[in-house]
Amino acid sequence: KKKGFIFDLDGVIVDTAKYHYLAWKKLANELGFEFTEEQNEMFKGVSRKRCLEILLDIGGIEATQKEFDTWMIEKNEDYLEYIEKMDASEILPDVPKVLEYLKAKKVPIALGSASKNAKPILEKVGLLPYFDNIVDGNSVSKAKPDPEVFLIAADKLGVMPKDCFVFEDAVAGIQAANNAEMTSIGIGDSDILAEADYNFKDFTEIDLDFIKKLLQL
Ligand code: B16
Ligand code: MG
Repeated sequence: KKKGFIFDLDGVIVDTAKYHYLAWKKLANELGFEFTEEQNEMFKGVSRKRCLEILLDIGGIEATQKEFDTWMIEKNEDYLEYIEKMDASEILPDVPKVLEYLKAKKVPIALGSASKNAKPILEKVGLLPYFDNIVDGNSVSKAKPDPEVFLIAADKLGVMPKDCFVFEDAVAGIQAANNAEMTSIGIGDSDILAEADYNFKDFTEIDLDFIKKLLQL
Protein backbone atom coordinates (compact mmCIF):
# COMPACT_ATOMS: atom_id res chain seq x y z
CA LYS A 1 0.00 0.00 0.00
CA LYS A 2 1.12 3.56 -0.74
CA LYS A 3 2.73 5.24 2.28
CA GLY A 4 3.50 8.89 2.92
CA PHE A 5 5.89 10.72 5.22
CA ILE A 6 5.17 14.09 6.82
CA PHE A 7 7.84 16.19 8.51
CA ASP A 8 7.37 19.04 10.95
CA LEU A 9 9.92 21.80 10.33
CA ASP A 10 11.05 23.56 13.46
CA GLY A 11 12.75 21.14 15.86
CA VAL A 12 12.69 18.27 13.37
CA ILE A 13 14.49 19.47 10.23
CA VAL A 14 16.15 22.62 11.57
CA ASP A 15 16.51 24.21 15.00
CA THR A 16 14.83 27.53 14.32
CA ALA A 17 13.41 27.58 17.87
CA LYS A 18 16.54 29.47 18.96
CA TYR A 19 15.81 32.25 16.44
CA HIS A 20 12.15 32.43 17.40
CA TYR A 21 13.36 32.71 21.01
CA LEU A 22 15.78 35.56 20.31
CA ALA A 23 13.12 37.50 18.41
CA TRP A 24 10.47 37.01 21.12
CA LYS A 25 13.00 37.86 23.85
CA LYS A 26 13.90 41.11 22.10
CA LEU A 27 10.25 42.12 21.96
CA ALA A 28 9.70 41.16 25.61
CA ASN A 29 12.74 43.19 26.69
CA GLU A 30 11.53 46.19 24.71
CA LEU A 31 8.20 45.89 26.48
CA GLY A 32 10.06 45.78 29.80
CA PHE A 33 10.07 42.16 30.93
CA GLU A 34 12.13 38.97 30.72
CA PHE A 35 11.38 35.94 28.58
CA THR A 36 13.31 32.76 29.38
CA GLU A 37 14.33 29.81 27.24
CA GLU A 38 12.21 27.66 29.49
CA GLN A 39 9.13 29.74 28.71
CA ASN A 40 10.01 29.45 25.02
CA GLU A 41 9.25 25.70 25.28
CA MET A 42 5.54 26.61 25.32
CA PHE A 43 5.96 28.30 21.93
CA LYS A 44 7.01 25.17 20.04
CA GLY A 45 4.55 24.19 17.33
CA VAL A 46 2.31 27.11 18.32
CA SER A 47 1.19 29.79 15.81
CA ARG A 48 2.76 33.25 15.78
CA LYS A 49 -0.47 34.89 16.95
CA ARG A 50 -0.91 32.48 19.84
CA CYS A 51 2.75 32.94 20.84
CA LEU A 52 2.26 36.71 21.11
CA GLU A 53 -0.88 36.21 23.21
CA ILE A 54 1.08 33.99 25.61
CA LEU A 55 4.02 36.43 25.66
CA LEU A 56 1.77 39.36 26.58
CA ASP A 57 0.19 37.24 29.30
CA ILE A 58 3.64 36.55 30.73
CA GLY A 59 4.40 40.29 30.72
CA GLY A 60 0.97 41.18 32.07
CA ILE A 61 0.43 43.50 29.11
CA GLU A 62 -2.90 44.38 27.56
CA ALA A 63 -2.46 45.43 23.97
CA THR A 64 -4.71 47.30 21.60
CA GLN A 65 -5.36 45.56 18.28
CA LYS A 66 -3.01 48.02 16.59
CA GLU A 67 -0.17 47.33 19.04
CA PHE A 68 -0.75 43.60 18.72
CA ASP A 69 -0.47 43.74 14.92
CA THR A 70 2.62 45.95 15.08
CA TRP A 71 4.39 43.59 17.49
CA MET A 72 3.54 40.56 15.34
CA ILE A 73 5.20 42.27 12.36
CA GLU A 74 8.16 43.45 14.43
CA LYS A 75 8.86 39.95 15.80
CA ASN A 76 8.64 38.40 12.37
CA GLU A 77 10.98 40.98 10.83
CA ASP A 78 13.58 40.22 13.50
CA TYR A 79 13.09 36.49 12.95
CA LEU A 80 13.51 36.89 9.19
CA GLU A 81 16.89 38.54 9.75
CA TYR A 82 18.12 35.31 11.37
CA ILE A 83 16.54 33.15 8.66
CA GLU A 84 18.27 35.21 6.01
CA LYS A 85 21.63 33.89 7.23
CA MET A 86 20.67 30.20 7.34
CA ASP A 87 22.36 27.59 5.17
CA ALA A 88 22.68 23.81 4.85
CA SER A 89 24.91 23.65 7.95
CA GLU A 90 21.76 24.19 10.05
CA ILE A 91 20.03 21.02 8.92
CA LEU A 92 19.77 18.74 11.95
CA PRO A 93 22.08 15.66 11.83
CA ASP A 94 21.01 12.72 9.65
CA VAL A 95 17.80 14.34 8.38
CA PRO A 96 19.10 14.24 4.76
CA LYS A 97 19.89 10.53 5.18
CA VAL A 98 16.20 9.74 5.74
CA LEU A 99 14.96 12.16 3.05
CA GLU A 100 17.41 10.67 0.56
CA TYR A 101 16.26 7.13 1.36
CA LEU A 102 12.57 8.01 0.96
CA LYS A 103 13.26 9.80 -2.32
CA ALA A 104 15.16 6.78 -3.64
CA LYS A 105 12.17 4.56 -2.75
CA LYS A 106 9.83 7.10 -4.43
CA VAL A 107 7.86 7.58 -1.21
CA PRO A 108 5.94 10.89 -1.24
CA ILE A 109 7.09 13.48 1.31
CA ALA A 110 5.22 16.50 2.71
CA LEU A 111 5.98 19.25 5.17
CA GLY A 112 3.40 19.86 7.92
CA SER A 113 4.39 22.99 9.81
CA ALA A 114 2.71 25.81 11.74
CA SER A 115 5.22 28.30 10.34
CA LYS A 116 4.35 30.87 7.70
CA ASN A 117 8.06 31.02 6.88
CA ALA A 118 8.47 27.30 6.13
CA LYS A 119 9.10 27.52 2.40
CA PRO A 120 11.87 30.17 2.48
CA ILE A 121 13.59 28.21 5.27
CA LEU A 122 13.57 24.95 3.27
CA GLU A 123 14.86 26.92 0.30
CA LYS A 124 17.67 28.47 2.36
CA VAL A 125 18.92 25.12 3.65
CA GLY A 126 18.51 23.50 0.23
CA LEU A 127 15.92 20.85 1.15
CA LEU A 128 12.95 22.20 -0.83
CA PRO A 129 13.45 19.73 -3.75
CA TYR A 130 12.76 16.75 -1.46
CA PHE A 131 9.22 17.87 -0.68
CA ASP A 132 6.31 16.94 -2.92
CA ASN A 133 3.98 19.17 -0.91
CA ILE A 134 4.28 21.97 1.62
CA VAL A 135 1.47 22.49 4.11
CA ASP A 136 2.34 25.39 6.40
CA GLY A 137 0.91 28.23 8.49
CA ASN A 138 -0.39 29.88 5.33
CA SER A 139 -2.65 26.98 4.38
CA VAL A 140 -4.22 25.92 7.67
CA SER A 141 -6.95 27.49 9.78
CA LYS A 142 -6.79 25.24 12.84
CA ALA A 143 -3.63 24.87 14.92
CA LYS A 144 -2.09 21.60 16.15
CA PRO A 145 -3.33 19.51 18.09
CA ASP A 146 -6.08 19.83 15.49
CA PRO A 147 -5.21 17.27 12.78
CA GLU A 148 -5.99 19.70 9.91
CA VAL A 149 -2.39 20.39 8.85
CA PHE A 150 -1.56 16.67 8.54
CA LEU A 151 -4.90 15.72 6.95
CA ILE A 152 -4.36 18.33 4.23
CA ALA A 153 -0.83 16.97 3.73
CA ALA A 154 -2.09 13.38 3.39
CA ASP A 155 -4.74 14.51 0.93
CA LYS A 156 -2.16 16.37 -1.17
CA LEU A 157 0.14 13.34 -1.15
CA GLY A 158 -2.77 11.13 -2.18
CA VAL A 159 -2.15 8.81 0.77
CA MET A 160 -4.71 7.59 3.33
CA PRO A 161 -4.11 9.18 6.77
CA LYS A 162 -3.59 5.77 8.40
CA ASP A 163 -0.75 5.11 5.93
CA CYS A 164 1.08 8.32 6.88
CA PHE A 165 4.02 8.68 9.26
CA VAL A 166 4.63 11.98 11.03
CA PHE A 167 7.89 13.25 12.55
CA GLU A 168 7.19 15.80 15.29
CA ASP A 169 9.04 17.47 18.18
CA ALA A 170 6.07 19.18 19.88
CA VAL A 171 3.46 17.60 22.14
CA ALA A 172 0.67 19.39 20.22
CA GLY A 173 2.16 18.00 16.99
CA ILE A 174 2.18 14.41 18.24
CA GLN A 175 -1.43 14.87 19.36
CA ALA A 176 -2.33 16.30 15.93
CA ALA A 177 -0.80 13.24 14.23
CA ASN A 178 -2.62 10.90 16.62
CA ASN A 179 -5.86 12.81 16.06
CA ALA A 180 -5.37 12.31 12.32
CA GLU A 181 -4.97 8.56 13.02
CA MET A 182 -1.49 8.61 11.59
CA THR A 183 1.60 6.94 13.04
CA SER A 184 3.42 9.51 15.19
CA ILE A 185 7.19 9.54 15.61
CA GLY A 186 8.46 11.78 18.40
CA ILE A 187 11.80 13.52 17.94
CA GLY A 188 13.17 14.73 21.28
CA ASP A 189 12.54 13.91 24.92
CA SER A 190 10.56 10.64 25.16
CA ASP A 191 9.10 11.63 28.54
CA ILE A 192 7.64 14.82 27.08
CA LEU A 193 6.54 13.08 23.86
CA ALA A 194 5.20 9.98 25.63
CA GLU A 195 2.03 9.94 23.49
CA ALA A 196 4.05 9.18 20.32
CA ASP A 197 3.91 5.72 18.72
CA TYR A 198 7.72 5.73 18.42
CA ASN A 199 10.37 7.87 20.10
CA PHE A 200 13.85 8.94 19.09
CA LYS A 201 16.17 11.55 20.56
CA ASP A 202 17.07 12.75 17.07
CA PHE A 203 17.58 11.41 13.54
CA THR A 204 21.00 9.96 14.35
CA GLU A 205 19.08 7.33 16.36
CA ILE A 206 16.94 6.36 13.37
CA ASP A 207 18.46 3.73 11.15
CA LEU A 208 17.19 3.01 7.68
CA ASP A 209 16.00 -0.47 8.70
CA PHE A 210 13.42 1.25 10.89
CA ILE A 211 12.14 3.30 7.92
CA LYS A 212 12.14 0.15 5.80
CA LYS A 213 10.09 -1.62 8.47
CA LEU A 214 7.54 1.23 8.46
CA LEU A 215 7.22 1.03 4.69
CA GLN A 216 6.36 -2.66 5.01
CA LEU A 217 3.64 -2.19 7.65
P1 B16 B 1 6.08 31.64 12.03
P2 B16 B 1 6.72 24.04 13.38
C1 B16 B 1 6.33 26.48 14.44
O1 B16 B 1 6.97 25.64 13.51
C2 B16 B 1 7.27 26.82 15.58
O2 B16 B 1 7.57 25.67 16.34
C3 B16 B 1 6.62 27.85 16.48
O3 B16 B 1 7.49 28.20 17.54
C4 B16 B 1 6.28 29.10 15.65
O4 B16 B 1 5.66 30.07 16.44
C5 B16 B 1 5.36 28.66 14.51
O5 B16 B 1 6.02 27.68 13.72
C6 B16 B 1 4.96 29.83 13.62
O6 B16 B 1 6.09 30.30 12.93
O7 B16 B 1 6.10 32.81 12.96
O8 B16 B 1 7.34 31.48 11.22
O9 B16 B 1 4.84 31.59 11.17
O10 B16 B 1 7.36 23.41 14.57
O11 B16 B 1 5.21 23.79 13.30
O12 B16 B 1 7.42 23.72 12.10
MG1 MG C 1 8.17 21.64 15.61
